[in-house]
This record gives sequence, C-alpha cells and structure tokens, in this order.
Amino acid sequence: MLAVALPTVWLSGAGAAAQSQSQSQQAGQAAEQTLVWTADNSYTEYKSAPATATAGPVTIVFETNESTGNTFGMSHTLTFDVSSPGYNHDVNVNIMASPFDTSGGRHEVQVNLTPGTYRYYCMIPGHAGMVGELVVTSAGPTDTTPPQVSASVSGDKDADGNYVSSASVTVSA
Ligand SMILES: [Cu+2]
Repeated sequence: MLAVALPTVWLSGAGAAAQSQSQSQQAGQAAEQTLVWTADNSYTEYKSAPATATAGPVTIVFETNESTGNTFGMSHTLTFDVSSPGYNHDVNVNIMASPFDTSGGRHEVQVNLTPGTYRYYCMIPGHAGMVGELVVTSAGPTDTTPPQVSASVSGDKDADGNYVSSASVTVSA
C-alpha cells in the first residue's frame, strides 16, 4: 500500500510546485519597477542612478534633498534626452527638483520604457557632467504553459492489486 501511495505524494508535490510557479509569474507581471535617481551637492554627477531596467511600466523617482546629501539647496533636473541620435526618445521626463520645492525634493513620474538606451542628464547650467545612460532590455517571454508531469508505478502486485516487495515509481516532468 505504501508504494501505491507514493505516486500520489509525488504528483501532489509536482502540482504544488507548478501552482507556486504560476503564482510567482502572476506576481512578476503585476510588480512594477521603481527606478530611483538621487542627487547631492555635486554638479558633476548624480549621487545614484540605475544602469539597467526592463521594458514596461516604470515608476521613476528623482530625489534631491538633505536625505540624499543635498545640503546646499541646489536644484537639479532629471531630464531624458529627446533629440540625440542613437537613443530612445519615447518618454518625456523632465523633473526639476530642489530640497525646498513643494515636494521636498522628491518627485515621481510614471513612464513606459521600451527596449533600447535612454540618455539622461541634468539641464541646470554648469551641471553638464551629470549625464548617464539607462539600458532597457525587453521582458523575457512569459511562460504560461504548465509543466507536463506524469508518474507511473511498476512492480509485482498481489491478488488485491497491492505491490509486493519493491515497486518502481517513475516520475517525468
Ligand atoms: Cu544638476
């Protein structure tokens, strides 16, 4: 009897794994990316900036205030290039931020990124060194096909159909 029960255990285990994979895929589709740029007292570089992202909806956060090291009250922008050849120009991001603006120097915008490279910079005069690139790759194809799982038991059975001595359980996925 124990051997007969085994494939049931294996099958439910595989089924549970398939279910959890499916749930994580749904969670992955629902999850939004958040990309954060920060600026401090420097006018030659952003304090931090993302280098890569995945195509799709993205929340862009640009923050420059005391918590990011901007103690001079300096204004910066996060501006996406819309004219230089060789870059994506399909989103409009031009955020002006300073620690004492009405948002406390923290701004958010929603955009939809497409595969390619975006160039961003700070357009405050004298801040030309604040420039960088964001490389966006396409989201991988979503696997919505459940895994194929099968199990079979082979061995010698008694008159009641119970396996005697050892039985082999073959599971394929
Ligand atoms: Cu700047």
